[in-house]
Amino acid sequence: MTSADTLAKLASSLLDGSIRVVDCAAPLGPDTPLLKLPPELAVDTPKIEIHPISKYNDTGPWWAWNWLKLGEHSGTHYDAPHHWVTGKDFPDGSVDTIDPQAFVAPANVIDCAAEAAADNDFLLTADAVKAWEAEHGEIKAGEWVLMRTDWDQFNTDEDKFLNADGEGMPHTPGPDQGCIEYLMEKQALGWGTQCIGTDAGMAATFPVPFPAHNLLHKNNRYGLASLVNLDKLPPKGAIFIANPLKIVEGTGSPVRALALVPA
Ligand code: 23J
Ligand code: MN
Repeated sequence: MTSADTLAKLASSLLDGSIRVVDCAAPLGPDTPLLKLPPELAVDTPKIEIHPISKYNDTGPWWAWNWLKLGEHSGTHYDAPHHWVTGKDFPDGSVDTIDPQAFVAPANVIDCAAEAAADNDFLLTADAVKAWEAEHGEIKAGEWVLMRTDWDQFNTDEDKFLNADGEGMPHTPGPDQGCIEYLMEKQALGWGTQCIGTDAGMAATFPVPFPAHNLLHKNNRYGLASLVNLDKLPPKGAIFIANPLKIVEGTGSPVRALALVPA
């Protein structure tokens, strides 16, 4: 089969519904949960604002349009290498310079929903990833690795989504350092989660703080956060489309992440 044949098959499969498009993005608006960092660490990203310019009225009789106030790292979003100091020098490390070939790639979906429900601080390890590979097949270079936790069920409630304790420490699942080290050895394209960020809630306290951010971006690789509907994806076989806005020197961007899956 030539690549033209492959695309023709994809075209007919999209039209006849045998390949479905799963929406992996959460609604983006004033109620979108946003990261809260410890006050001594930094300034937070601002709440999202949507301001009408006109709505078929005296400021625009025939048209409606809005302007937005929006942090790059808001809602379902993409982390570029320039987001972290370890990735700051890559010439192709901002959203406007990344090769678009990387915006469409196969996805491995590792189901950690039961573990995350039993322990909100659950950490995925390299050994657990290897066990997953033994069952489902190897993770290949250039593929996304997505951690399914079903945390998207909390995406409409910021308190539940962040799950902070009395001291403000968030308790959400994520990868440990060894997990990301292993994925970088495998030359994975990047790492995505259903929580507010690519790192676990307690990752500020890890020996290497924020290992997902630190190591992904040190390796010129990418992150995805606040993904939804990963429970609708197979462990292997989905094609993931995650293309950030072409923000000049942008460190990240909201994305309408989509997955192509067999019906
Ligand atoms: C800034 C500092 C720490 C973190 C983050 C941003 C994110 O999670 C993000 O949106 O990339 S953990
Ligand atoms: Mn981010």
